[in-house]
Amino acid sequence: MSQEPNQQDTSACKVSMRRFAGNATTRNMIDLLLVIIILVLLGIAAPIIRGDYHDADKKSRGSNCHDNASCVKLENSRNDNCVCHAGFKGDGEVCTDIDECETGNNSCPKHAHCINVIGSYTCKCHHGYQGNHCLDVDECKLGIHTCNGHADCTNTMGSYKCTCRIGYYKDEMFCKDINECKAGSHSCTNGTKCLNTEGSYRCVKESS
Ligand SMILES: [Ca+2]
Ligand SMILES: [Ca+2]
Repeated sequence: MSQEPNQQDTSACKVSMRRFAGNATTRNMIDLLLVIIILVLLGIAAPIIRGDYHDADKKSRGSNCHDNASCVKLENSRNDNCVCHAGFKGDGEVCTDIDECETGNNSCPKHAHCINVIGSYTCKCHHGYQGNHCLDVDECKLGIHTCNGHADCTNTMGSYKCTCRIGYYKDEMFCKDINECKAGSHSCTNGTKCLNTEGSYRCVKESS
């Protein structure tokens, strides 16, 4: 008699265990379904993430043109063709930049150098030239020269030059006064004395 309560307890426990087992199976099923759903979603998403969709879309439209090409329908032809954009060369499926500076197929002015860029080129004027046509800059007229105060500015193609005025000589970057009296380059006659001045000299009568 004393064992019955124990048997009931064991049975209740088993029932309880079975219920627990049943709940666990249901949870496992739900987990499994969630895993399957996630895997299916990943299977759909993966090609999109990889860019396959884009390629597939391109292929479905029959476009295998390069990024730097366009699909164009040529005259007297039923088929579309990939044609490289201006500034590129190739069969349309592969297009590479044309180096217009190397081929010489550019319209840079005479006093400019050519700079190749992807799909095009640019022209940069040489130093001393400016504008769309890279014309000489008249530094003297514009007052952007560095000639010394005792020098005259003369414009040249692409540059300018500084010439010391009469009575001055060039000493590195500066024009300095010539001492004609000291140098003996004066034309003072007898009876006169040479007197040096800034940029020139004077002949003064010698006092008797
Ligand atoms: Ca180019
Ligand atoms: Ca110039």
